[in-house]
Amino acid sequence: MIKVKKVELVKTVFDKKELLFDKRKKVVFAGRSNVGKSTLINTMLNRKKLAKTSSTPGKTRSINYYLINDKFYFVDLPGYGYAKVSKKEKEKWNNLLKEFFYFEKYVILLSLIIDSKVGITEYDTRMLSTAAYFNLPTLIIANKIDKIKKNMIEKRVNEIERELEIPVLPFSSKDGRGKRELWHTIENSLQE
Ligand SMILES: Nc1nc2c(ncn2[C@@H]2O[C@H](COP(=O)(O)OP(=O)(O)O)[C@@H](O)[C@H]2O)c(=O)[nH]1
Ligand SMILES: [Mg+2]
Repeated sequence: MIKVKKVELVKTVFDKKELLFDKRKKVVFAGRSNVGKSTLINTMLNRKKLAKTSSTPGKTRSINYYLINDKFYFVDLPGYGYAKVSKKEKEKWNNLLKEFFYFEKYVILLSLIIDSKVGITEYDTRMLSTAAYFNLPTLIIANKIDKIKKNMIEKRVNEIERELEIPVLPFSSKDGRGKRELWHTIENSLQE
């Protein structure tokens, strides 16, 4: 497992004019609001409060760039699909995401986080088409796996894998499941 020696929130971006240009490799995390994205980033980096977590959805509106060991980035994208924001605001997020994928040429892995219980939503499908369009190596993280009965996990994972032909990794920040495997995947992606 990569030893996380240093983590730095290098930039928080609200507007496409502020997007970061840096040739270092990037692991990007996307997913619906409240799916546990910030918590997962904290779990992966062994930090409790690095990425702000919240029980109220729709809080993270920015793209956050975390530089790890001065070598590569975790990029936290705005959580999408939160109903209670205005149409105008949604449009702004969508534009920001579009610009991000258009300009960012150093994505080595797109991790789409889903809630194991909820499954793939329409928003996730849209994100997956974007990933396919830009030819991004993609991984689905089935998060909050602690909420699913043990004997159902394999079935769930297989269903999604078969349907989308994208690897699925079960994960839980609550009990640490999947952390080692995700680091392994990231290490492999960094080496390619
Ligand atoms: N059961 C369970 N709850 C989680 C897990 N990860 C996050 N949560 C909870 O989900 C809620 C949203 O988490 P947050 O990380 O802020 O989600 P984000 O909006 O995707 O960044 C919080 O109440 C977390 O405590 C997990 O692995 N299992
Ligand atoms: Mg968040």
